[in-house]
Amino acid sequence: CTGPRSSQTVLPALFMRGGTSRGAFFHASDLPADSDLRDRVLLGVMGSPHPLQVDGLGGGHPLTSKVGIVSESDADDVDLDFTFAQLQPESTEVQTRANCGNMLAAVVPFAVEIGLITPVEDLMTVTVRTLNTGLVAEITIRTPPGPDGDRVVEFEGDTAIDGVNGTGSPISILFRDTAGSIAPSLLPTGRRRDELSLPDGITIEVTLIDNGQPVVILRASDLGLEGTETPETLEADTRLTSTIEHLRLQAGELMGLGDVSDKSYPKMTLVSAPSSGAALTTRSFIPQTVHRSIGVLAALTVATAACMDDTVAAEISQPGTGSERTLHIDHPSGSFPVELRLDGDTVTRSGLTRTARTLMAGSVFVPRSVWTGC
Ligand code: NQM
Repeated sequence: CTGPRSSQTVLPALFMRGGTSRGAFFHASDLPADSDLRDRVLLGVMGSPHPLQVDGLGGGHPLTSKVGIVSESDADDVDLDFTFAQLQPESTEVQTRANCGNMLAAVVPFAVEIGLITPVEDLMTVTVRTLNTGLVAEITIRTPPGPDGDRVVEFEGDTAIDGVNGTGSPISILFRDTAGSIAPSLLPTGRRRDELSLPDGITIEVTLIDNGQPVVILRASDLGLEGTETPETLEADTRLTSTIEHLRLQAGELMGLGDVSDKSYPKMTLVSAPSSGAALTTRSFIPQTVHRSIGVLAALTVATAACMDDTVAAEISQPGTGSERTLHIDHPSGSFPVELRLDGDTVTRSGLTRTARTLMAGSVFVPRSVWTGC
């Protein structure tokens, strides 16, 4: 064990907000290479399992119980590798299978902050690969000269994203090929609509789709909902949450994801008619709690479905027209603009804007008891 406190291991970390998520960021070399030990360390860092994560950095919600692990990449045409780890307040699961587009927004700022990459111009574009699924993103941040002349990450700016207070400097994320991130393909069943059974045996139509995030798209009305309920109202309805879980387990098998009972995917997204000017209204179960807005890649996946004829999303959405369009995906705290380039109804490129911010830099202390060998 290293560091000044004899009973704890000390790890260098930044605490960051990425989009509407928050978590600890590490350079990969500062964490154990062994994944079991790494996961135990991450549980210790975040204070899981505990509903408030009171003995760690987690914020008592899946959106504030995340970890980013970054390193230089040895892949051709990729600058940085990023592993996203989803922890839960009340379980010992550490999942590294699904992507998180929100935490992805903080990767390049993190890499500049710790000196992993050095900006040379006012705008810096970096290619990042997620080791979760192999997804590649081109991320552009602002890096003006700082007070001593060296370029620094610009965090301040006029860009507001719904679900985060205040404004920040825009971080643009461009994706090219997102189809089938964990599921075998964009439409893993080969169909645009499938049927799932409710607990009483009645079937409902859904769209099973993965354009960066595996998502089950359901009509809110099929579950007796308006689709504009608050997350708190939806979470308090235990009959609804058990129905959603019942449907999710069926969808997991159909999507080729196997038994998803202890997985954070597929996300269950209820859709309903949009507000004026928007494409669609959503409420996303991620999967047991309800997202206070919507995940980045979940929004992209829902927007993709809205543009595809015959999906459950298409019939109630206002997806607009043209080969380049912006769809506003409504969610509980506002709306999420997703830019799509289409060839027919195939998405060939997508773009999103996020903000991020370094909240704290320093050392995180992990009890020695979680660290085998110390
Ligand atoms: O879908 C949470 C979030 C996410 C995931 C979730 C995300 C994405 O942080 O890209 O960002 O849906 O579990 O918003």
